Amino acid sequence: MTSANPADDDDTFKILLATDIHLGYLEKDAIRGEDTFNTFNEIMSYAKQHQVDFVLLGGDLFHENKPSRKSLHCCMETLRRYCMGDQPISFQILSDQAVNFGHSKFPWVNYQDENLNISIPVFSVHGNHDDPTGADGLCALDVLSVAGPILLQKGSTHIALYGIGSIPDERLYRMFVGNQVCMLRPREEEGSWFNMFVIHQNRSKHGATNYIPEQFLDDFLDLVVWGHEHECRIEPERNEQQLFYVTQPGSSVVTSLSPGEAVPKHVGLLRVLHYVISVR
Ligand SMILES: [Mn+2]
Repeated sequence: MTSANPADDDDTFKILLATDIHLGYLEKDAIRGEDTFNTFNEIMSYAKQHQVDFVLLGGDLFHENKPSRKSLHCCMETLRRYCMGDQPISFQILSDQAVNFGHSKFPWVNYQDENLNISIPVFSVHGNHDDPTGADGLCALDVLSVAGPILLQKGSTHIALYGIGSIPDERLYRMFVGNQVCMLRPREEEGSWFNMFVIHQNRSKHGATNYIPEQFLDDFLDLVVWGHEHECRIEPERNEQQLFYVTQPGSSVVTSLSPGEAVPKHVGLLRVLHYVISVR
């Protein structure tokens, strides 16, 4: 399928944004049991149809920490159907993958693995439903402060992709207040990067310190992709204090009876074409 959109060029990243797919939610329900699987399938079919460069997920791909065999199977089936193939990857990773993915047994992006034929990579942080348990929670944060962003390049556009896996809100709140969260920026041409941050925490205030105020996030960011909140607010909202935008895709299926879940569900198609105007 050829894409006719003139906005799709060799310098423009095209990214599918989705979050909180909660695979396996109500999977034993006679009526809604297939919903999460069908929805994930639909989302990934958009990725293929629109020939995106990659898919970016904001956490909670699975509903359970230990997904059922069926959930895992459906997930892999869908990934295999839509993410594998001969379509070449048209962007590069500039950051040190051994650092970015040092926690993995295969510390490099899977699409560079000669035994795998990946056409649409998927990047994600973990959510609170699919978090690494126990002491590993710390690692997620360590990765952020030690590893820095994943640096991507397509043509003339550069993206610095930051992410932090879900950790308890109060704890992260304290860490921000104590200046313990540090976001490393690439040394080279600081201003040439489009800075994206993926977070999976409470955005709305559930208690004094039971959420993460947007103001805590660094103001060098350009776009924040906010997971965990299930209401779909996909249209980027500008934070006038920090001068970044926040997009909140919301969960792809309804998992609770609340007003926020009653609004229509969407995933996002993000194009990033980053011009740098250098003033000298
Ligand atoms: Mn969540």
